Amino acid sequence: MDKIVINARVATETDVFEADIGIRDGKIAAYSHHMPLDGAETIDAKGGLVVPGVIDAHTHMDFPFMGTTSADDFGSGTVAAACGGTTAIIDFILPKQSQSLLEALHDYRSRADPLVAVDYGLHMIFKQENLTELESVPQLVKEGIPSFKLFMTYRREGLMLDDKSLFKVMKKVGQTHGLVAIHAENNGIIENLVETNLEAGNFSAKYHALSKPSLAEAEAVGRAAHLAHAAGVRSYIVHLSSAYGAEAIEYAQSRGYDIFAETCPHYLVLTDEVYERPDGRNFVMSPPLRSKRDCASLWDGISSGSIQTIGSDHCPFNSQQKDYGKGDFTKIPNGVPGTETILPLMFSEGVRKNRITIFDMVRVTSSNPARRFGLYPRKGCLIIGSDADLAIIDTSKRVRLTADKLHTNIDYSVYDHITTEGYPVLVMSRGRTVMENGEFVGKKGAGEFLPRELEEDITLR
Ligand code: DUC
Ligand code: ZN
Ligand code: ZN
Repeated sequence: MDKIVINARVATETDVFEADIGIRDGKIAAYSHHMPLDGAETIDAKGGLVVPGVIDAHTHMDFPFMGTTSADDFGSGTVAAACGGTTAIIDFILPKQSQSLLEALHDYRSRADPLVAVDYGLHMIFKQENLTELESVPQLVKEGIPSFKLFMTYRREGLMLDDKSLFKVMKKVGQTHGLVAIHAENNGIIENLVETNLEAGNFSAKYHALSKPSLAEAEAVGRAAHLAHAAGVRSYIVHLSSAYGAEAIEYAQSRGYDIFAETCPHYLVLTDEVYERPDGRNFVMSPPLRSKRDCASLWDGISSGSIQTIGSDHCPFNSQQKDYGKGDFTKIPNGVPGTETILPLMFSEGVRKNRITIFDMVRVTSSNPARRFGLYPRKGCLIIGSDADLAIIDTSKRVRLTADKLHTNIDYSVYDHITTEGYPVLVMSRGRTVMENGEFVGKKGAGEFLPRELEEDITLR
């Protein structure tokens, strides 16, 4: 063995057990009690909980959006990821105007490869203007990009596809056994409410939320589900935020549609009351935050299995960027950080507070995203032969999530009122220690691109 993690309690989707973990060539090589050390480097987990690293299938590093660019590049963003126990991300390629999809892929690879601190994959955003490039879909799938993001809103930002175009892309992706990831919000409702609010002189951050009601999400989730089913493609609703949205997912699932849903930690632990705060603009993301009742229904969805994954939608903007929208909520760049705080929040607010079990947590933060996006069992579990991507959680370590503790490249924290009970103290990426006691000790550029291939039939738990 190269390394042995001793005194570990290992949590999987189904089990918690005590063992020493042997690691060779960056992979899990053996489990046993009292493994002979034979000169291997030992890491003492001190009774901490060892979990598979988080797979965050929803990040936006270096993302050009709403007139600016998200504050983390692939370097700072993946350092933040590593420091919170996220050992793989899947980011979204946004092709520039008049750039082909394949050019955009190579552009992203050339920017990300030298900087990434953990392994990464890519999804492709498919916009209306790329509709002439449907023939590139099989080539992208061959190059390891089998998942395509489609927006049902953000018309003015040039991201939205109309229904006919959605259906066209869905059919093409379905023919290649790919997957569509959908941002589901009804654009008509939103544009009308935005106009009405601006006309009435309602410019503050809370009107962002009031212009994007949960029924706009529910309507679009239902429409996306039917369109995808009719097109014969499996679908994945990103950042589900509301009880109404969850009902729409459950309805589609009850009809046997191949549809899965992701929610984000911010929809589980924050509510729309924050929009009344002087720094309310820092919490502007889409969809917006909702009520306590919505949070509860999303936790229930994780427990019942109707919500299968957690992604962060990591898209941070610093205060100065958020200030672009001081006098007009439509100009606030949408997005919050999140990849670093998935594991601490899901453990502390979820497992510790008995909202979900440790098995639920491992399933939705790691195993299910790996399955859905073609990374399992290389990642998403700690079986013999899997990459040694893991986090050791000190289950009683208390950390207040203030900006100085976090590694994302912004000057505030949206969680600075939360103290977690339990925090990762050591994180490994393919057997290399990348975080120890809150410090990044890995190397930018050491992460690898993960070409992905989806199985024809996936059953999530
Ligand atoms: N929502 C956000 O809040 N930011 C990035 C894109 C998105 O859909
Ligand atoms: Zn989105
Ligand atoms: Zn997003």
